[in-house]
Amino acid sequence: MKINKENIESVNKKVAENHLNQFDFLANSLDQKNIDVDKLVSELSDFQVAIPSWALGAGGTRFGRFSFYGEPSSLEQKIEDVGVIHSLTQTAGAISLHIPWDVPEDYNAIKELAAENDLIFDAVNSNTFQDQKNAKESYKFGSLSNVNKPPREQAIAHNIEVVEIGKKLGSKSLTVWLADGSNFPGQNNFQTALKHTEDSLKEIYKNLPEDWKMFIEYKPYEPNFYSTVIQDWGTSFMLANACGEKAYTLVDLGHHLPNTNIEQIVSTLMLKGKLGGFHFNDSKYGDDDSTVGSVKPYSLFLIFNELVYGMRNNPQNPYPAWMIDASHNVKDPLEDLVQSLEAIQEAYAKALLVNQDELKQAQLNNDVVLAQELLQDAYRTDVRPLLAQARLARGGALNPIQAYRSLDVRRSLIEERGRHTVASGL
Ligand code: PSV
Ligand code: MN
Ligand code: MN
Repeated sequence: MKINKENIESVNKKVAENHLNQFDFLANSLDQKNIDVDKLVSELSDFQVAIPSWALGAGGTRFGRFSFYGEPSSLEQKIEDVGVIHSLTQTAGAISLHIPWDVPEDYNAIKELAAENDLIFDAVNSNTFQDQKNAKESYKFGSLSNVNKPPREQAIAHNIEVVEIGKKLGSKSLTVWLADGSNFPGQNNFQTALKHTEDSLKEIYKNLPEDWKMFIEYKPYEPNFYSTVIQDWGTSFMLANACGEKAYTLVDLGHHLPNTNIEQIVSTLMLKGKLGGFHFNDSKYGDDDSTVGSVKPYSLFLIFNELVYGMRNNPQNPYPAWMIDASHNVKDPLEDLVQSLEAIQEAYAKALLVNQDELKQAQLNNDVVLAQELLQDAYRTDVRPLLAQARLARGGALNPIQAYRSLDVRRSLIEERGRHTVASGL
């Protein structure tokens, strides 16, 4: 299933007039505030978010999974699905692979297919949280942190192999998420587990190419329920510093205990030049992996406010790698990802509207009320016409969900792939 420019133009026609009216109205009101609308539109057009290869099928829980008709069952089909999302939204120009779920058979063919779909390969993700078929060692009691050397060595070798695979695809970063931890008090010696993890990460780091980055993800609990070795940003930051300048912390929005001030974490990491990557999702309770912006859109905006501030004021921090890390138990995965992308762009656009100079002045004057007014004025602006304009500028759909439905994409996918498909991966 491939969507071409003509398909998109034909659906855009139906909503073009309405869009133009809304865009003109918004552009005029932003003009009056001396906001450069063209610059805003081009900043939004440039903002690209990677789609993980494991998010294209229906997600599930430990209680079960309800599959979605027409899911992709090969890497090729996953790339095609991201291609569909990207052609509609023009904001998903990258795919992030999980190894060994998505090891390409024919690298050249896979690279060609990605290029045809206007996609690049973002971070490659290692997997030491599952035992692989025919693996000599088990990760039941940990991988990089395991008390025994053989499983640690196997996990290190796996990560090095993932880098090799990524090199062949043109990826430039490795993301390490560890499930390592303990389920019961007394099971692990915290210091030993952390020390092993640090030593193992340093081994992997030694094998990182010069122009690569290593992202270290943290998570407070799950799948282990008493302790996680890399439980929080501080631990990740410490490990990244111990490894070296190519190692960074990765913030996944779902990996915090309730009410954690994530925007402050973002700000601290950027000040220290150590925010490498970002996984978007939303949650009510924990690592729910819900659609971005579906539960706490204002928090997302506050996080973006810090990201924008950091991108403008912290040259010591590299441009972060953006990825969606969400799942969808009951929605069409492609529609869900489109909704997430829209929410990300919306929060970004609103953060770009914050008048940073006035905010700084309000802070200097301790004018708390004005500071809040400035943030909320930006947040309350309906920026959707800006997003649509940014998509239009790159040949995308004015309304991607409506386009997806009127082009009957899911029906075509089912016709191509059948009703009873099994997505590989999670
Ligand atoms: C598990 O919590 C997780 O969602 C992490 O966020 C990783 O990024 C992802 O799985 C893939 O390994
Ligand atoms: Mn993640
Ligand atoms: Mn997660």
